[in-house]
Amino acid sequence: MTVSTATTPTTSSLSFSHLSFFQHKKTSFLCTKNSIVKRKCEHRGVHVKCMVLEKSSAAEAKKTKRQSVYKLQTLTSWLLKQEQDGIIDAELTIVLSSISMACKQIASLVQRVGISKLTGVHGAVNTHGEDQKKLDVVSNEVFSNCLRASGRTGIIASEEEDVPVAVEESYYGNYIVVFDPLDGSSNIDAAVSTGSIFGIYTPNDDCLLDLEDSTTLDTVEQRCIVNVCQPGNNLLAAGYCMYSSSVIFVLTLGNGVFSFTLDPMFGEFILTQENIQIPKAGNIYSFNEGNYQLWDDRLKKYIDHLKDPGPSGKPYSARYIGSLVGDFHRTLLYGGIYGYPRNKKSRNGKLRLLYECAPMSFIVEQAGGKGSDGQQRILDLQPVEIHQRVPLYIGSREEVEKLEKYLS
Ligand code: AHM
Ligand code: MG
Repeated sequence: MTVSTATTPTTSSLSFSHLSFFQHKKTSFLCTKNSIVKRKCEHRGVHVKCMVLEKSSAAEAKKTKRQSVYKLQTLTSWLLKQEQDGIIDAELTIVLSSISMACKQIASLVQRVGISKLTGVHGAVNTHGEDQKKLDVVSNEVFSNCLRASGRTGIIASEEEDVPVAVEESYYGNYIVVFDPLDGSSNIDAAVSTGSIFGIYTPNDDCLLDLEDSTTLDTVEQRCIVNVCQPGNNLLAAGYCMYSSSVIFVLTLGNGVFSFTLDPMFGEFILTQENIQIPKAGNIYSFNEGNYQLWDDRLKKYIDHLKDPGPSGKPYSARYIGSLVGDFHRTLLYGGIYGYPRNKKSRNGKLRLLYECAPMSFIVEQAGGKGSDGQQRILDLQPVEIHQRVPLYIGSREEVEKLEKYLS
């Protein structure tokens, strides 16, 4: 459709599908798809000519079939499509929408952290003996509130909670959600990338809190712990949201990896990458090399090998943000390897199996990559406790396999 006015803008013609809203010099004109050739529209006394190009030839018809550049797919419409296609049920659609809502809220908190005086520590120490940042605590509350309000979650387990929480019966749903509400929060005060990570497990009835029967809270808690401790193989969905120069929501439902970018003008996540595939190999390594002296000799050998220019004369490049989501996202797109190994001080490394390593491994496998603890596939590991740590090596398949050979 071509729109022309007596005061035609510099852009001579604009394409519209469906309804088009056109603003020029504070005057708004609305033209419909069904406008007939040279139909005259009137708006506040201003005459506007609206016309539709007649579909006279086959070439013209083909042209109209081309997807409009103005057609955007939001996360919400994409989720509804997955539901229509039977990939997820309505309940899971609601859980995922509520997670995306939590991420939008956290994104806005992260962006305003200095202004809102949310920098610095909260004063408490979390279950891992680490100082909780103010924003860690707030983000945990935001995530938990959104999940509770969805009415579709039964148990939630967070990095910031000592034990998994059974959602009160009035809000009770089935899905088990594990999450790290604000990973890499040590970067927050310097406005460096952070992220939220989540995994969703299969519905489970065993953790229902029935206030009428004699079940004690302790018994419920124990059942919840057992239910949450599932291997990554059971994940139904996993994703992360990266708070960086763009806010990016990456999601897998077990049928590929999809990425959505928050459009700050709309306040909506827009589908920007479909079926992401990680390169098979890549020459970037991402390890905290400050721990080098604490590492196993076999790992030192592997890292030394990466730094050796060899016959090509080009060693690997080092990139390390110290924020798993940021380091992982770069690895997913550019290829290479990210690692948080065990060391002499932390026998199991630093990262948590349930809500950091397993969701990221599910995503990387869906993109054709690999997640390993050095010996075995992360998704095969059966957690024995909620906050269990494991070494993590994740990224391009060939790179992770090379590392496994060095460690064997
Ligand atoms: P956190 O969950 O307390 O934020 O810690 C996890 C973070 C990861 O994002 C990051 O990969 C790692 O800790 C960095 O640790 P280090 O500072 O030891 O390199
Ligand atoms: Mg974390």
